[in-house]
Amino acid sequence: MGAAKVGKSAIIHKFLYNTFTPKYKRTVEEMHHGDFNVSGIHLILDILDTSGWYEFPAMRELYIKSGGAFILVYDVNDSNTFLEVKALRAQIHSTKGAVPIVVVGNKIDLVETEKEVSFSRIRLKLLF
Ligand SMILES: Nc1nc2c(ncn2[C@@H]2O[C@H](COP(=O)(O)OP(=O)(O)OP(=O)(O)O)[C@@H](O)[C@H]2O)c(=O)[nH]1
Ligand SMILES: [Mg+2]
Repeated sequence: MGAAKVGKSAIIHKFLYNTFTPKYKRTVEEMHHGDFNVSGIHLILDILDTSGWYEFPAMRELYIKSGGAFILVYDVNDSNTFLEVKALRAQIHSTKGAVPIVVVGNKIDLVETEKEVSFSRIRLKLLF
């Protein structure tokens, strides 16, 4: 989950299919499945790619209720998207209690100065 255009779909496509396209296409809602073998255990992951645009409060609540683990994505070049992640994390904690959450700072290739990178690292530390 995360704000629009932060790269949620790009991360899923890279992870599952090892592909990346610079072309942007808004997600409405997309379910992906991944088959993994972890130490001899067959694991099937259902990965729901959510939309940063069409989300409304009831839908967001439903996603949170149905999820077992969450990846929250922000764009390191846009601090508003980090605030969105903070709000999402708080909502997940109050709805589900202690569930696994991974926060991802994306688009680090677009960071112009080292200063901005360390700034985003400080923000990330505050979150945990
Ligand atoms: N340079 C750069 N571009 C990226 C990166 N990740 C994603 N993009 C681009 O950013 C745009 C948005 O990526 P998406 O994965 O579609 O973003 P999204 O969060 O799924 O957006 P919504 O589905 O609308 O919520 C696309 O043009 C991607 O190619 C990255 O790490 N670096
Ligand atoms: Mg998307």
